[in-house]
Amino acid sequence: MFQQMPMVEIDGMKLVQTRAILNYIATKYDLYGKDMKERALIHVYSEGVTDLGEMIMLLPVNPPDQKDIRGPRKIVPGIAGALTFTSRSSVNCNNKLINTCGLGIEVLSQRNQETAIMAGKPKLHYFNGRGRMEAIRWLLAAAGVEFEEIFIKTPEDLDKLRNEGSLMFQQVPMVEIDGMKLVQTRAILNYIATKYNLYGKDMKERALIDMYAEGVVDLGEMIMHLPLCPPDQKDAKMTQIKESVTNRYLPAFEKVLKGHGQDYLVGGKLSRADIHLVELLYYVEELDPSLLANFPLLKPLGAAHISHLGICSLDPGTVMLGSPTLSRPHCPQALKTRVSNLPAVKKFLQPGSPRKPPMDEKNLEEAKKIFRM
Ligand SMILES: N[C@@H](CCC(=O)N[C@@H](CS)C(=O)NCC(=O)O)C(=O)O
Repeated sequence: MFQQMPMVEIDGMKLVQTRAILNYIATKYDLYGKDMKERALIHVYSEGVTDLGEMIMLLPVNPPDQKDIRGPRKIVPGIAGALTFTSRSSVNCNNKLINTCGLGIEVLSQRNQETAIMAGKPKLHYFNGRGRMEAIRWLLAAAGVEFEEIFIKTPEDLDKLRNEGSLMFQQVPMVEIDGMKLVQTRAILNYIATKYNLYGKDMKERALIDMYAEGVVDLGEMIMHLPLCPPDQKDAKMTQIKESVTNRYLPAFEKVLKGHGQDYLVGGKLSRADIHLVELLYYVEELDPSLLANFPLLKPLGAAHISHLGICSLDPGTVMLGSPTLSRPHCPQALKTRVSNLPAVKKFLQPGSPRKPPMDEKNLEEAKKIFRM
């Protein structure tokens, strides 16, 4: 689907995206816990393993000057965190490793009992910026769930969370929900999507949703890391992103919608895949609105195109002056419009909502300070 491997043919599907494949196999062969809370914990642990595993896998391809793991500050925050975790455990503090791992086990046994006490609004711990938390804000908002935000403002705030044992891998995002302190973005998103019925009706739909969500993450991470790119590499990075947007990711999603002709990506029903994709479309549009021009099922054509082509689909924000006729026999609405018009999402898109603006210099500096980069 995204012109990448691995691809696994299984049960009549051609699955891509490693995590989608693994989730499907784990579900099918009963290796994914007995309920959604166990599943969340299994997910937290396996994401921690993946973070470290990817660093090890990428070591042979890292440039020689980045091979020394004791120089983590040059690297993106997530990697730095996992390095801190490994070096602590392997260099001087085996107990720490046991304690850190023990935390997860403790979460598993004790937290269930705390569910009733702590039930209430989910609490989101992160800095006051988009980063990895924004997809979680979007998903909760689209599910119509109110949440509370506790902003990390200083390195000491982060240390406090770490020292009290709230961050299994010493990293945020962390979300307090249903008596658990969940870390690992994907584990958090999966839990919320399962809880609020945004994750398909069976394991096959879920596999597709995972596959699409992972495609969104791949492109989203490229965009998210752009502000961290050294100035002399920014143009090249931007070119690479635009190329991926127009030739790899958006055509794949447009093809899915065109292929089945339904309103949403999977099963004709709103799922987390639609919400993640629409969030991404807003970011792509911020980079360069023209990037969406050739994908009418994702984003409607603007007024100029409409009067030119006589096509009927409209962006909610488009002001039509001297508008052409809008009554065509079949008038497919773009996904961005459809999702943006859902009342809960509409509210989230209004000024004053918890949605965060694009990262600016000030924001970036604040994040660098907090994560001691
Ligand atoms: N795989 C993790 C990565 C989390 C991550 O990289 N978090 C960053 C902030 S966005 C962090 O806490 N960095 C501090 C550190 O790594 O020490 C996830 O998706 O949650």
